[in-house]
Amino acid sequence: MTILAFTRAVSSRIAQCELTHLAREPIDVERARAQHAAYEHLLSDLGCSVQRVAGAEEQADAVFIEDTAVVLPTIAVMTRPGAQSRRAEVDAVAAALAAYRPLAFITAPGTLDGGDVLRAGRTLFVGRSTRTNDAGIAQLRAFAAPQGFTVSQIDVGGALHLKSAVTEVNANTLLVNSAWVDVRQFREWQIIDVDPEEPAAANVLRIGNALVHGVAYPRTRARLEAAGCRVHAVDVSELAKAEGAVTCCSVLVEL
Ligand code: CIR
Repeated sequence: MTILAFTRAVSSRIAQCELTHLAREPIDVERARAQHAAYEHLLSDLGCSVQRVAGAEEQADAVFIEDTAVVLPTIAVMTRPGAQSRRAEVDAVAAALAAYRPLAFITAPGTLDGGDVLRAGRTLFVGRSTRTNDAGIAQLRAFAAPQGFTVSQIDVGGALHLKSAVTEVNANTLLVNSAWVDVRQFREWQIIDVDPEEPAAANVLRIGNALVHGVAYPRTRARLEAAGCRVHAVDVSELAKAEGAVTCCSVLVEL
């Protein structure tokens, strides 16, 4: 199977990004770009074909491409991001994805960020957050149900997106910050909890049997490795100042 990984460049305006939980601090754009390039190289080394979607310079948060699309095996659902400032990001990503999937669109009054959608088997867990509302979830359900997916709503507190709090490690296992999300909702999955000293460590990007994880979380990485996971650590510290993590920086399309 070929995996396309769509990415977007780091805008020189990234320091003007949306922020919800973090205080604004200076972001070194060149350092952010170098970290992002290393992330793209790692995805490439892991077998992905990396394609940058152009035209993101004016859009401060465009590097966090995950929020613009939910790609399923037979359709791509283009989101309507919860932050007004991010809505213009969708058009260029839609144009790129149209070559690979029929497109569906979340429309007003619905809002949905891709960071709130966790695909685990045939379930889509969808976070109800400051970015994703009931109408957005209902629209996603209407698009996904005919494709054989069950949409399960999860309330998110303390984190920006659902995938800040829980991501997929393998077909049977989730990595969770149980302080931010109620693990009883994931009855069918084994749970690995983040180390309590690393609350932001629940975001891993799964590519086949490999996991991409922030280098800032060695204690949680040790838990993953103890469970037999192959973990590739990347430094995304500058992107983290913009509340981004590893899943946010790509949209994966299986061919
Ligand atoms: C935002 O607040 O929208 C961006 N500064 C960060 C988005 C991170 N995206 C993600 O976790 N999927």
